[in-house]
Amino acid sequence: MLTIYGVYRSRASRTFWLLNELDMPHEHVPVIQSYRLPDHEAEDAPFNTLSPGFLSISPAGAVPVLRDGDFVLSESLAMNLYIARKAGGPLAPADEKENALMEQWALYGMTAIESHALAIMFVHAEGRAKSPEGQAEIAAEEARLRRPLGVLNSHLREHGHMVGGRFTVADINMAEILRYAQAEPGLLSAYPEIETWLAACHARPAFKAMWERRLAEPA
Ligand SMILES: N[C@@H](CCC(=O)N[C@@H](CS)C(=O)NCC(=O)O)C(=O)O
Repeated sequence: MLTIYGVYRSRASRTFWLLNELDMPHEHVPVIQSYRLPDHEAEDAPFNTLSPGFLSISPAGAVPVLRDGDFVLSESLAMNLYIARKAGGPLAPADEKENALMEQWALYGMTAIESHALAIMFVHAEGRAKSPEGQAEIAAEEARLRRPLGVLNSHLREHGHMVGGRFTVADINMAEILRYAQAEPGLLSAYPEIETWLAACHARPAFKAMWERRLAEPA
């Protein structure tokens, strides 16, 4: 059975969404980000990303991490591609070409979109979105997102989904990256194909089940 290390309020959310889609049994070991704790070394601190027991599994000190028997894998998008391939079925790549395209989109999402979308989310999370500095930061990140979001919008207009013309793990991976950009109201309305596709992704029962668990976790 797979074991997932992480909390719902982390990039583990994308893995829990996929596991829900697949109805795949798994164990969950909650590991919270060290930076969310006042003192991650305190005696009563919960198991966290800098706990020695976690670092021995994942020296990078970041969640999520997956264990499958003796096999340990980090990097949320790689984990999702592994899980989908292991499960097979419509969410998995049907052949080598689909597999390559799913890897292409995961790498594109992570390198061209995620850091900018996350930066916008953090400006909001830190309560700086209304300050002139915060607004300037958001505008700069929004400008950096313009080309990749344009690419994605055109792709979705033509294909409806990321890969294979059907909902797959590639949609989960990209949707979870784009979710961060939703922190800025109206940002995605310039990209109507993305908005429609993302709303359909978020309407899936497996996403909703993940989201409910996420909201139930302390912020
Ligand atoms: N690229 C990695 C990023 C992992 C990452 O940065 N995870 C954050 C939580 S979403 C974390 O564990 N941070 C721990 C810390 O900074 O203490 C992935 O997608 O898995």
